[in-house]
Amino acid sequence: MKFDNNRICTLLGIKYPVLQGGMAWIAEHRLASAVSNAGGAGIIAGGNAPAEVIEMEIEKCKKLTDKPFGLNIMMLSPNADDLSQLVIDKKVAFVTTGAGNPGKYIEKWKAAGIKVIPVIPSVALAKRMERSGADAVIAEGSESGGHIGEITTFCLVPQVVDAVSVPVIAAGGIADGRGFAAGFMLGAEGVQIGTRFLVAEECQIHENYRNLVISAKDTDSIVTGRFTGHPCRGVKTRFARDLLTFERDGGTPEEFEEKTAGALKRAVCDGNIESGSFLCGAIAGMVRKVQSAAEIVNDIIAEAEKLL
Ligand code: TUI
Repeated sequence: MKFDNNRICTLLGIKYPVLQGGMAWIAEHRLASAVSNAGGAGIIAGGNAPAEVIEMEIEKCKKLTDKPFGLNIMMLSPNADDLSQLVIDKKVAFVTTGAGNPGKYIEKWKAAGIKVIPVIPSVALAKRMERSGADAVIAEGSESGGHIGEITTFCLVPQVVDAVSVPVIAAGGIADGRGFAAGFMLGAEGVQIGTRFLVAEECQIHENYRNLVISAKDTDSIVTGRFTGHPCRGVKTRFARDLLTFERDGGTPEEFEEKTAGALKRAVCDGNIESGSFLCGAIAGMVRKVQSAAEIVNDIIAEAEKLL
């Protein structure tokens, strides 16, 4: 399928309008370069990492691909200011943002020629981002893994498409060509995929994490932390179920933050089932096999082509 007239492909200079999710602690140079080399848009996750670490990731990624790749900046990170300057210094092609409003950075990114694509969980924020100069928006539904909004992909995407003129990328619950095609039927011009790339060969996660996602069934993801204002979706492990019980039994948000501090790192690096947070999307039940990033991209595009 040719995407010559697709606005996301034109904007980013990529072959297929498939963005990789900006998964904190997970998405580093090997995965990002593999997705970009496959014709999609690979993304390095800034997460909470300091600028020096991400600078090295960018350097390594440039050695592995001559294609465009992006950096995801998590607005809650204490290092968001430093990363906002790093992308300019390192001439990163595009930025995606999450977990907050990146409005204060957009002008300087645009002046530096960086394409800006915020993740938005609502129509109101999509409109605000368009007014601030965003080049596109990622409408991320609550099927997504990690920190989520309240509206489902199926409801959010068409409403955002109707509300803004910039191209919309659909995210949340998309893991194959059917999801890609469905996103396009709702008016999206691209998709963002996290969970399926989480189990890509090039993705450097602990094997316990990969096995949990591969063996997850439809009902195996849950959302914890709603009462903190930062709801997070992940695999329904014993630890995640205990967190839910803790919330229901009147635990405080402060104690909750204490229990979950460092939990994503414990999952990604140590595969710690007892106290790690194995973030994943609600579509994990459909993700069944480990493949290279290129096989994933090619499968999705081939299947979507038949459907569209
Ligand atoms: O950001 C994500 N997913 C994430 S971030 C993350 S790390 C984290 N750890 C603990 C607490 C919070 C985050 C793990 N997964 N996805 C994009 C996303 N952005 N989802 C929701 C939002 C969002 C929410 C509110 C974007 C903007 C926003 O704006 C509120 C406002 O008006 O400032």
